[in-house]
Amino acid sequence: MSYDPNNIFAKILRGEAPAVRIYEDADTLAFMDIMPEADGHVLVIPKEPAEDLLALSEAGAQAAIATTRRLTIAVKHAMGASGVRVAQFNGADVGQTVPHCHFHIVPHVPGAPRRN
Ligand code: DGP
Repeated sequence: MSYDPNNIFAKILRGEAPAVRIYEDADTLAFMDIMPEADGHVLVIPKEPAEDLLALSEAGAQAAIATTRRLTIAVKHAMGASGVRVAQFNGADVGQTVPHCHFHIVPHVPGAPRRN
């Protein structure tokens, strides 16, 4: 699969589509998921144009995972979560719907509703 520069996360990266951005550095961007599985559901993406983790460079993976780790700590604290699920899908056959590598950070707050 080749990278599609018109996927929605590429448009968010270029500022062509809106997003609730919560963190950005030279290599990564994080924003709120528009279809959250729970309140506080965050997505982390590398800026490198890679459709999934397999296509991402070693340096891109290190940056994305470092940001995911930092924001997992922040989301857990901010949401008062008892645990946090970090998920990442590679390929439509396993549920990837947006073809730009991304990490889901989904906090679990006891008693809070699931959103979808
Ligand atoms: P996945 O199934 O792993 O490819 O997850 C893609 C996620 O992206 C899904 O939870 C919904 C989210 N999403 C799709 N379109 C948009 C969008 O336009 N804005 C934001 N913030 N999130 C989106």
